[in-house]
Amino acid sequence: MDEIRIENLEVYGAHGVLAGETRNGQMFMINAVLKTKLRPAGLADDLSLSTHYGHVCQFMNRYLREHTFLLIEAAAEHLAGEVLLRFPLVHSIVLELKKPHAPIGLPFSSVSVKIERGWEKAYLGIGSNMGDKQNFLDTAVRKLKKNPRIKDVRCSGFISTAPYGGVEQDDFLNGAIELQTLLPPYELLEFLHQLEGEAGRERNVRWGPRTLDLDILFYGDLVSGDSVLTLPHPDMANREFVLKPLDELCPWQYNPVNGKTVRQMLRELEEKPYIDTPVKSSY
Ligand code: A4P
Ligand code: MG
Repeated sequence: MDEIRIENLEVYGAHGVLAGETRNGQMFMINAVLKTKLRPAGLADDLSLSTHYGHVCQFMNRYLREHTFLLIEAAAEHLAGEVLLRFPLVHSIVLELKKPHAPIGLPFSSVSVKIERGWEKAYLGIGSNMGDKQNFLDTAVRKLKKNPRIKDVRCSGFISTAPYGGVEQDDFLNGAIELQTLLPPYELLEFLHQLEGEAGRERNVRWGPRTLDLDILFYGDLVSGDSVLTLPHPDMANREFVLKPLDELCPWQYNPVNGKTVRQMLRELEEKPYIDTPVKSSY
């Protein structure tokens, strides 16, 4: 992706662990790489199609003056997040915050932290088979849209599906959701668990009835074998109730673990003879 680069921007702030640092403040320096698409502005020669680097510099200066952090880690973390929220064309930022006058008591030129943060595309599976199913799904989608660290939410149609997994229970209403998020994978999962909790979800029977189930199907192209968060969702290739709505949103999405697209997995599943129990255990 193209870049706007800001080098050695001098700002003033009162960040530090020592009392003198928060009382008197000191100079900090910022290096920032804003990853964004520059071709539209480049072709049209139009600033409104790009991100005004002057505004970004003024914003970072103001933000670090108006807020106080003990750690440069915290200052950088919050600043990066705020830049991403305020400047919508910036897809990600590499931010280095330097503290050339840190109280180290030895000669040095600078100490710094450098982080990279950005928007990531994720796909979710959503389902309910208790109570007012449609309302549980609609409410969850509304709450996802309300989270400032989630944007561009796109939802498939909801379909009624027979229960999968061998537990006798009511039919499900299922769908899939596409979104962009600033939340790292485990924080996104935590937020989904919060929404499930708010819907009164109780975890009694594995694969049993639930008011709301939210699974992460894909998080960018991340592959994870961790049982707390397995990515891509390990059982998707066996689940029509996942693949059908997903196919509506992203038929060409590639599963790096089995090397198949969503459309391919769906077609192969549709051609398989009907099997009532899961072929592969989940997680
Ligand atoms: N976990 C690991 N990876 C993920 C991931 N990618 N997304 C962990 C979400 N969670 C993930 O899930 C158990 C644990 O899996 C979580 O604590 C998380 O850390 P859970 O939601 O607490 O329990 P569960 O839902 O009963 O088990 P599981 O294995 O997640 O079940 P699924 O896969 O959600 O399937 N039939 C139809 N027709 N439609 C359905 O929606 N859903 C299920 C549940 C069964 N049959 C269904 C449907
Ligand atoms: Mg689940």
